[in-house]
This record gives sequence, structure tokens and C-alpha cells, in this order.
Amino acid sequence: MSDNLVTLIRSRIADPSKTFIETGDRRIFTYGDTFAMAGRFANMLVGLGVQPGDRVAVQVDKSPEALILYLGVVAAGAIYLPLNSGYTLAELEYFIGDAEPRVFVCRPSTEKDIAPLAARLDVAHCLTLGGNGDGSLVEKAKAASPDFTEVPRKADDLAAILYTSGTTGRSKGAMLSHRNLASNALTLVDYWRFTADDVLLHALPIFHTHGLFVASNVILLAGASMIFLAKFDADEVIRHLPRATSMMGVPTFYTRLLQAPQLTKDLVKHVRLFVSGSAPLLADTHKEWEARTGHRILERYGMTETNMNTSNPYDGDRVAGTVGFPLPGVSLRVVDPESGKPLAQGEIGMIEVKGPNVFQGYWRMPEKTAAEFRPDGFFITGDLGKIDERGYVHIVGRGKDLIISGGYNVYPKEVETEIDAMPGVVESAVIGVPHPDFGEGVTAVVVMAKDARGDEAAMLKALEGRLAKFKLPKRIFFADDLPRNTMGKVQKNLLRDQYKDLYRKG
Ligand code: MLC
Ligand code: AMP
Repeated sequence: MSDNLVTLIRSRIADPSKTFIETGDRRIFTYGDTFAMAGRFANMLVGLGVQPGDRVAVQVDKSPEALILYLGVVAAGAIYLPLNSGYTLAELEYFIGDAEPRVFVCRPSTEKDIAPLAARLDVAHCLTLGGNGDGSLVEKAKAASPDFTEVPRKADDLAAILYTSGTTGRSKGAMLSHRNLASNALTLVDYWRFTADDVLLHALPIFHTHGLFVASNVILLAGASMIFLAKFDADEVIRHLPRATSMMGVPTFYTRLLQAPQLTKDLVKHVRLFVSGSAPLLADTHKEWEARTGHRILERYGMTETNMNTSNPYDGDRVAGTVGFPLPGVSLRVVDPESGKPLAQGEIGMIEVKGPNVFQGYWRMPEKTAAEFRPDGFFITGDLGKIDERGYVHIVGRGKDLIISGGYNVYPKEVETEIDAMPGVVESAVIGVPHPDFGEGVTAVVVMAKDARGDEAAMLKALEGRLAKFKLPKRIFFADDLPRNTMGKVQKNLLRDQYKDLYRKG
């Protein structure tokens, strides 16, 4: 028996005429259309010489075709490697060099820059896909047959690699197997009660776990439908909410929607479920949302490496400020970060998880992989938390030096490395401080050499060519020195405190 995720998805779709995707401008893709297009993509990729286990890297705008390409790649037994559409050429160079994809799919608008880079890095084929389904990928696929039998895969074979930044500044490719993706999505279908009658309003990007695996895989395995928006835009979301039964979003979605006067109980009367994750949802947002819509947002907790770990209950009490209970099949414990010894209930420590959801390791980084697992197989998440007397998991902080801005992870080290390389810079500290829109705002404090002058605008301009926009500091400040403890370590907590009101409204 093959464990190919696409075989599983196909086995659950009874009616090919059922709508899978409807776009904001009403392009419709039934399940039949979807499997036919995925089949054409898979046949074409195999025709290009793509073998099981080869990587197919994709940096494109969100579109139904882009999501269907994911199915085509996985059906062909290859490894899908989606990349944030905001990554710069400098960032791409690292990903291509590390992952060595056989095929790279980019936007028609970036082909002139990416094709030469890909060729230089020995990528065999560079194809294009535009946001309207245009480009050479779709053109070429038209000549291919829609019929394709999924390449048999074992449960532990890889279906996808998603890059996630690391504390050392270099991104690591999290390897996810067919079992990782299938088991987690099946669990969520049951836990969140998705059925073929659901219509999910999808406004997330599809290059990360949340929009790709949580939202899209759940809908595919439930045989349900999605209203698929190219990006989050509060007005567009409000326009489509009346036809949706569910929405998944990062906290910024909810805080932005709360600013719209049109958000009322009546607007969302068909919705049965709002899910939030990827970053902490403020208890105030949870309460305000309930007051305005009558819905208690269901908050869950996950990671690229682990898919979803915990969720507030569907029927029981959804408690603001908590991420709920470990999902069925997931073991979760809170331990002393140093010794790894489990702590008593209620104590704060490192959250560790184990289960079929947990990834296969970091691509070509066996030492890093080994360092993040305990000998008994538990994965060390880097999140600090506790379990309360009712069993709800609370995330109270991060052991890892990570900023989450609008649901995107930014590792300070990566930004600091770029700033430190600039002329006249002695050192820098990048911190996250409370931000009303993004949750945390990336902020840099820079020490310049005695004879050099810091220029915030010029520095930001220079960073723009190097780092994706979401990683750029919203502000850069200059200081004579950075606060350090007796060990010489920069005291970021003092800086966070100093700048805590920076982005506060009013
Ligand atoms: C955009 N910008 C951001 C940003 N998104 N800056 C910081 N943080 C972000 N998240 C930049 C833009 O480039 C722009 O710069 C300026 O900020 C204002 O842009 P905007 O138009 O207001 O932003 P918008 O395009 O509306 O995007 C905001 C957003 C988007 C929140 C809708 O970032 C988003 O969709 N986030 C979701 C991320 C996500 O899916 N995370 C899941 C990871 S998986 P300029 O200079 O052009 O003005 C995961 C596991 C799990 O974490 O548990 O789910
Ligand atoms: P990523 O590496 O992009 O997958 O981000 C994973 C990280 O996002 C986790 O390790 C947490 O720090 C954070 N995260 C995800 N969901 C939540 C949540 N509901 N509350 C707080 N933090 C979260």
C-alpha cells in the first residue's frame, strides 16, 4: 500500500464535480479539475526527469495553480519546497544552494533574475507561474496527460521541506514526511469537525505550515471547499465572510478585522469556526472578538517542525491566552530546559513534543537535528510554557531568540549579521517590541564606530536588497553601547523594556 498523501486525498473525494477552490474573482476549480491539473503537472515533471526524492522549489504568488502544483509535485513522489514570495535574490541563493532542487518555479516577473541564478547553481529547469495561472509551467503542462497514478511512497518518505530560520542565522530545511502531513491533517479534520459542507475563507500565504498544511490539507481531506483570496485584505475578507463556514488566521487578521465597523454578528452568521495560530493571540482580542461576533476564537499551537501540537477544544471551554490540549496522538511535556527533567504541573519550562506530527529532521544537518531531540525522541520546541490544573497548555515565552511579526518568524541573528556587515557598524541588537498590528515589531539598536554616523534611512535601504521586507526593522536606533551582563551577553530584556512603548497607539 502506498502512503502517498495525494493517494489518501483522492481516496476521500467522492464527487469530482464538487468545488474545491473558488477565487476572489470567481474562478472555480472542482476536485475533478484539480486532480486533472495535478496529473498534468506530475506527468510534465516526470517528463523533465524529476525522480522520487528530487526537490521542486517554488517561489510564486498565491493562486489555485500554485496550490495544485503542490499536489502534482507530491503525487510525482518529489519533495515540494515552497519559498516565501518576499525572499530576496540573496536569500534565494542560499536556499537553492542548500536544497539543490531539480526544478525551480518562479514568477514570470522574476524570471530574468532567477533563471541565471538557478542555472549557475545547476538547477536543471526554471519554469514560471503567474498569479493568474499564466506562465511556462501551465503552458507546458497543457501538452501533458491529466491521468497520473501517484508514485508509491512510504510513510516516512519526504513530501515537503519548509525552511525555518535558525538561531545561528542560517535557515534550516524542516523535512516533513507523508505521514507527518497526513496524520496531522486527519486529526484536525476530526478535532475541528470539518466536513464536505465546509467553506473555508483562505487568506493566508501558502508557503508556510498554516496556509498550506493546516488550512489546505484539512480542506482537501474533508473534501470541502475554499474561498481562496490572493492575500489578506480586510475589505475582501469582509466581502466573502457571509458565505464562509470557517476561517483560519494569524492574530493580525483578527486585530485588523476588529477595526472594521462592518464586522457584526450578522456578517458571520454562517461561520461555525474561527481558528487563530502562528503567534500569541492577546486575551483582549479574544474577548473583543466574542463581544462583536458571538464567536470564541479557537487558538491552537504549532510549528513548522511539528505541524499542530495543541488546540483548544471544539465543544469545551476555549480559554483565552491558552493554546488548549495536546492533540490526539501528540505527547507534550514541560521540562527543565537544562536537565530535561519533567517539571511538576503548573511550573514553567521548555515545551517538548513527540508524535507522528513531528518532522524527520533538518535537511543535511544531522548535528543540528540531534541537538534538538532528546534521547527518548521528544523534540525540544524552544517555547516556554506550563500546563494548568485543567490541562490547558499556556505559552509564556520563548527560550529561542525569535521575533514573530504578523505570523512570520524573524530570527534576530539574521538581521544583526546583515547590519553588522555595514560600514561603520560596531555591533547591533535586534529585538521584538509590542506592535499593535504585527504583534511584535522588529527593532534594531545599533552601535556605530566613533568616527561614523548612523543613518536610519540609508541603512534600511541597504537592508532592503538583502532581506525580505517582513524582516526589516520598523525602526533603527543608535546607542553608544549595548547593555551587557557580567558574562558579556547583551541584555535584550533591558532593550525590550526601554522600547516597549515605541509602537503603542496614541
Ligand atoms: C508585511 N509586512 C510586514 C509583514 N507583512 N512587516 C512585518 N511583519 C509582517 N508580517 C511589510 C510589508 O512588506 C509592507 O512594507 C508593510 O509591512 C505593510 O504591509 P501591509 O500591506 O500592511 O502588510 P500585508 O501585506 O497586509 O501583510 C500583513 C499580513 C501578512 C499579516 C496579512 O504578513 C500575512 O499574511 N501574515 C501571515 C503569516 C503566516 O502565514 N504565518 C504562518 C507561519 S506557519 P512596505 O515597506 O512595502 O510598506 C507557523 C506555524 C503555525 O507559524 O503555528 O502556524
Ligand atoms: P514557525 O517556525 O514559523 O512554524 O513558528 C512556530 C512558532 O510560532 C512556535 O514555536 C511558537 O513560538 C509560535 N506559535 C505558533 N502558534 C502559537 C500560538 N498559538 N501562541 C503562541 N505562539 C505560537
